[in-house]
Amino acid sequence: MARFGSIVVLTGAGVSAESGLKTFRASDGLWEDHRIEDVATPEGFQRDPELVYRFYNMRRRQLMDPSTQPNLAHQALAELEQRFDGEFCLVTQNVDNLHEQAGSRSLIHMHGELTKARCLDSSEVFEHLEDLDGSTRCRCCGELGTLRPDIVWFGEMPMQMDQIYDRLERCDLFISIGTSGTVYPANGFVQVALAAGAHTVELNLEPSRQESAFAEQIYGPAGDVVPAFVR
Ligand code: BJW
Repeated sequence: MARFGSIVVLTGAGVSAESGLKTFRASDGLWEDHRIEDVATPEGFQRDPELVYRFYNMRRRQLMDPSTQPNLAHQALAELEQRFDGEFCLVTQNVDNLHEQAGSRSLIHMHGELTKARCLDSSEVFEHLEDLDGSTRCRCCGELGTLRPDIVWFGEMPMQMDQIYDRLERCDLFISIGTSGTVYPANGFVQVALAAGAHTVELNLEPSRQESAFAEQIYGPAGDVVPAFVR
């Protein structure tokens, strides 16, 4: 890694699979019992907020369960950040907090965070570790039913995009880990890194949709291939 000056790492659901959190598009995927448009769109939330609250409460409880812990891939990335001398940025599409639990600090949650809630009136964001529903009173306005999960749903703008593109445009190593490459705009990051002249690497269980864009591909479980690649 010493030959690189600026690294951007993109992670997806595959990096947390070995921690027991389901990926989205696997056959046993998270969406199995729910239609995406019911639980992960602003329209779904308007139609049936209680269903969406229940869905995210279930996932928040799973994340808070003591058995859900960072795995070897999360740990290897945190160690890489600590020992790397140059610029380092970890962009995750995941809404869990396993990267920060492992010790990652230069971290962007582009699709939001399960442990936060946002006021629909003021847009203020709060840490929220408990269940959320229509009878939760908002801390900023004191109203009932104004809080939503602080998650980026389909059709909404992902977070901190200016900062992400800024880092991509000057990186010389781009590593994509555990993502199927199906969701825009994260699936286009490899092209931005390539245009910046970066070396591009895919670490995944299987070839993603963007596979051919990467200069180097290594396939296997993240808990094996990530530590082996970054150490
Ligand atoms: C392992 C492993 C192991 C397994 N080790 N690997 C047509 C109609 C409507 C909209 C669109 C459209 N075409 C495009 C759009 C835009 C849309 C989009 O991309 N849709 C596609 C589905 C078609 N995108 C958006 O709407 C985004 N916003 C947007 O575009 O705004 C406009 C804009 C943006 C920027 C600039 C200007 C304008 C918002 C996207 C929001 C995504 N939200 C979700 C759900 C919310 C979060 C949550 O509840 O958790 O985010 S969707 C879901 O997919 C989640 C994920 O973060 C995201 C990516 O999934 P990921 O991480 O890739 O997971 P999987 O399951 O797909 O893949 C896992 C991979 O791991 C697999 O490859 C496995 O093999 C591998 N794996 N085990 C290593 N052990």
